[in-house]
Amino acid sequence: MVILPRGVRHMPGHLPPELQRELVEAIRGVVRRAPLYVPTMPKTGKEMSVRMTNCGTLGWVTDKDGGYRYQPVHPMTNEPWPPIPALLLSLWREVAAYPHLPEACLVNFYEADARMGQHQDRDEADFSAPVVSVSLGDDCLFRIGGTRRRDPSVSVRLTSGDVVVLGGESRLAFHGVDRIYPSTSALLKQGGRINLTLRRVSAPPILAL
Ligand code: MD3
Ligand code: FE
Repeated sequence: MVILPRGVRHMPGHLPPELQRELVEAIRGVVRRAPLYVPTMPKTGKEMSVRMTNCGTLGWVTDKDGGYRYQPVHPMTNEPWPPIPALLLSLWREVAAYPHLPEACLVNFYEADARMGQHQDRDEADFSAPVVSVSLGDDCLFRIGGTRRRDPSVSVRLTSGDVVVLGGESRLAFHGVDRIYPSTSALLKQGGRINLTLRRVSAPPILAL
C-alpha cells in the first residue's frame, strides 16, 4: 500500500475483462490505419524503446529534428489520425470531470524490455484538464514523484484494466515506467503492454458568462 501524490486517482481493475478485449480490438483498428512507429528524442535522435501511435484530432509525436509536439497527422504516413474510439470517449466522460472531450489519445506499446524515463508532460496548452491513462496487457511498475525532478517518488504496479486519472497538483508531476512484468497478462496474444493516455491539448475556451 502506498500513498499516491495529491491529484492522482488510481482505479484498479476499473475496466472489466470484456471491455478490455473490446478496447484492444478498437486499438488494433487504430494501429491498422496509423501504424506504430519508433519515436526518437529531440536533438540526439536516440530511439525510444516504446512504440507509439495516436488517435484523435491531434497526436503527440517526437523526432530528432522536430522535437516534442502535437500534430494532426501521422509522422510517417502524413494521414490524419483515426478518431478516438467511442469506448474511450465514454470513459473520459465518466472519470475526467472536465467539460470538454479529449483531443488526443497517445497509444504507447511496451515490449518486455521497454521503459519510459522520468519526465513531465508539458506539451499541452491546457493543464487544467486531467490526463486519463488506461493500462492493457502486462503489468508495469509506474513511478510518480513531484513537480521537481529531485522530489521523492512512489511506485505503483499497474495492471490490465487499471485507469489512472492525473489531475490537479499531479498534472505536472515527474513520472515514468521503470519496468514491464512479462507474461503477467493473457490479454495480448503476443504479450507486452499498451498504455492509452487521453488528453486535452488546446488552451481552454474563455469562460463564457
Ligand atoms: C502523470 N505514459 O505517455 S501513464 C506518457 O504508462 C506516459 O505509458 C506512461 O507517461 C505509460 O506521457 C504513464 C500515466 C501518466 C500519464 C500522464 C501523466 C501519468 C502522468 C501526466 C502527468 C502526470
Ligand atoms: Fe507522461
